Amino acid sequence: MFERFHNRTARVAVVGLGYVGLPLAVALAASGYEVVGIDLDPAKIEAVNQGRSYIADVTDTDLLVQATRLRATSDYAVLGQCDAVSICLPTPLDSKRQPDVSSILASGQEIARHLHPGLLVVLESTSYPGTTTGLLLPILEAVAQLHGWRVGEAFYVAFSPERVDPGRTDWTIQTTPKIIAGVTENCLAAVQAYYGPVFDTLVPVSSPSTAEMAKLFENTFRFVNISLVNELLLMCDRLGLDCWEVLDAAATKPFGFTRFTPGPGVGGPCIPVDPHFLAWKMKSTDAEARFIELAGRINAEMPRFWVQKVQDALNDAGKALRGSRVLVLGASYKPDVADARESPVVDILHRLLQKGAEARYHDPYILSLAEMGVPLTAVADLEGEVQKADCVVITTAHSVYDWASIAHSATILVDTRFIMKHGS
Ligand code: SAJ
Repeated sequence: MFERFHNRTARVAVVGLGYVGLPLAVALAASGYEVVGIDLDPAKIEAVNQGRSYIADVTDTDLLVQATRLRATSDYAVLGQCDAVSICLPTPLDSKRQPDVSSILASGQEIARHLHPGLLVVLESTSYPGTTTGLLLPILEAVAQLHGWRVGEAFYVAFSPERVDPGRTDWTIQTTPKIIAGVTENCLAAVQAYYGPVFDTLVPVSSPSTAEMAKLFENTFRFVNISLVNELLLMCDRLGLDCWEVLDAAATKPFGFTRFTPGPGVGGPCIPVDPHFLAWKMKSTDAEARFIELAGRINAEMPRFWVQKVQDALNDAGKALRGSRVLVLGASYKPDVADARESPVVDILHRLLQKGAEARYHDPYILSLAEMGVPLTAVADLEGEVQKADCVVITTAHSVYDWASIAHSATILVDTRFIMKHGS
């Protein structure tokens, strides 16, 4: 079974050529498969076909080296000649902070239209337990049953959560262990054959829901622990203690302690989002994910805490926040990535503007925050703006920043990342 995976003659597809799908497409091609990327963005399709990368973790060379095995299109009809398709589409929260799985459902409908015997469908997008078997599978079965095709016999469905960490180099897409699960035993065997040549370590689990839950838990673990260390900051502030010194001391414990760092809040497409998928699922069963709810409240509190620190620092210098020139350094949710999704800096800027500050920001990767609802574009003259600011706020530790120079030039410095304590 699954000879075409074993002998690498399979033709495979990746739906969604973003920071997860494009690196996966390149890794699949590098393993010997013929790969077709499917995306609805003509600019991405053109860039891939011209060997131009728009994802920091993929170089133009990566694309050019795979040029004979990697093409992009918007047409799902290519699935008619494919043995497998991996779905790597975003699963954000909607405006009501509810899980938005609409892109998975829309893609599922397109895949169903081109479903054929032998096709393996692998969902990689992070979602709540029951998405693969309760939402995606029924969409495919609505077509399959018209032909008498049964899952695990005529076609295969699996879940394998993505673990791409933008910017990380010590663990790559190939070396990071990859959880896999099939709707049936044969489905598991299919995804094992498909992903075996691509990933160094596969971690089979008993069901797609188990895999979905494992992915949510690994990021919920992070979300809750970041909120705990943020609450430590709030407690130390109230008690007049140096939070960083407390953390340095606690972190000397060689066992049973994992260090996290307090900051302006939790941003990004994963950590602040995934736990709310789990909380939403639990609510649907009339249960409450209490840690997640509390962690969300604490993390959401941090922008207000830091804006108060700015106000206090200006006040101590005899200045009001209203009318003061406040420069925020870094809008992206983490260093050296161009991504402001769920970034707490957006909330900080909103609060500064609401309080009448002349708020500005600098970020070499994020040139405008208009699409995040902040009517600001990044300032260009970093050195000049630091000198002219009444207060400089460090929010994202991009590598471009010369912290010694900034500390020297800034009149007042509010350091939400404790850079001056520990460096970048
Ligand atoms: N953050 C803190 N304190 C910390 C750690 C993070 O305030 O101690 C903040 C960051 O500033 C950021 C947010 O939390 O705003 C998320 O940070 P992150 O380092 O978790 O970055 P992400 O969102 O890129 O998380 C990814 C995740 N990878 C996957 O989901 C595959 C996460 O599981 C990884 O653990 C994380 O990268 C990582 O370790 O870098």
